[in-house]
Amino acid sequence: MNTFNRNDWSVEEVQDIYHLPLLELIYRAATVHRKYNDTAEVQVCTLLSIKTGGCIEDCAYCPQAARYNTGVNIKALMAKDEVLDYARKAKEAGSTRFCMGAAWREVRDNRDFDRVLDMVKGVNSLGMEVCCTLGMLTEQQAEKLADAGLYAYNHNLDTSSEYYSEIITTRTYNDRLKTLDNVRNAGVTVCCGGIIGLGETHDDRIKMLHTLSTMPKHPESVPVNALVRVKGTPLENNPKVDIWDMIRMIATARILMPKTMVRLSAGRTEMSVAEQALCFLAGANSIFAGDKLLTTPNPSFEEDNIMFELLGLKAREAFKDEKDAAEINVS
Ligand code: SAM
Ligand code: DTB
Ligand code: SF4
Repeated sequence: MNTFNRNDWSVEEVQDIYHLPLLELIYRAATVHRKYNDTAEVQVCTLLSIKTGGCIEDCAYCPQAARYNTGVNIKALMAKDEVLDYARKAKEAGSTRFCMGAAWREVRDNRDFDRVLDMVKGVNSLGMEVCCTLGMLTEQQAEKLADAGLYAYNHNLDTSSEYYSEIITTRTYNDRLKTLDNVRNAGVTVCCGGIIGLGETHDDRIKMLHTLSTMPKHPESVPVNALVRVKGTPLENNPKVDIWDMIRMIATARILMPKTMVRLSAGRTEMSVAEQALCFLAGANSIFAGDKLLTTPNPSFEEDNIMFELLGLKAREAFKDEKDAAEINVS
């Protein structure tokens, strides 16, 4: 097994890393990051909600669940051309990955899915890495997405298997794992992470990181989201996520999965540039850019450009792994 894809971590080992004294943890994570990645490079992804709100699931954090009164406007599936306009603008602003999100429990084999397949083809032809997050998928649906040129599929575990039913009752952890298998088997890269601030314990976070880092192959991206507390959701009054907890999660993920893109995801509007700098030092090398996540605010491209300039960071080019692999094969 490659040292960068070690997947026999024990829960105790993950625990020991997670609970290291903070500066020691950051130092070790920064060392791993330096060894395996170009630390100046950050992947810049843009999100677009292509179908918004009205979701039948009961995820306690989510502003798009129909059962909570969050003021999110329900919007049917967007037209392909409108989506491609957004993708072009994101590309012009420096984004290399475009992620389309739908407030669906699962994909159905209908005209909406055919339209999403067309969107995937269109974004792919712009030279961007295309990602989707559409809920549960069957094997056949994952294959259709792969054939359309899908590069990554986002499907988060969100928390530990033990805490899952406190947050979501309308599906199971195993449902999530099954979709992730289908994605992997279709040859699409896996984007899978979680949220902190749901009321989980440190052990729940450790167990989630353990599940992710002991998959047969590490997910290519692991988004670490800080809960965005949305009024009307059951978690609206949860305490704000402690930045040190975010850093601990990112650093542990970096040590466990050295080559994975660890994404500093939701929650950046509540973080200072200095706090985000610590996250990059601790191994984060991907962000969502653009002034909106799916339904909630995010720093603007301009703010992030200023931060990148200040910290000496640059946007990672699209399909870099494939280009590097092709160069190795030629030489
Ligand atoms: N419906 C699909 C699903 O659940 O897989 C795709 C869209 S869903 C909004 C994608 C992810 O966004 C969720 O798995 C969750 O991790 C994240 N998310 C949703 N609401 C959030 C919030 N308020 N704060 C942080 N992350 C959130
Ligand atoms: C992920 O891990 N975080 C993104 C993306 N994957 C789909 C979503 C964050 C959503 C935050 C709440 C909202 O904007 O609706
Ligand atoms: Fe629906 Fe996804 Fe939100 Fe859950 S996280 S309510 S499945 S949109």
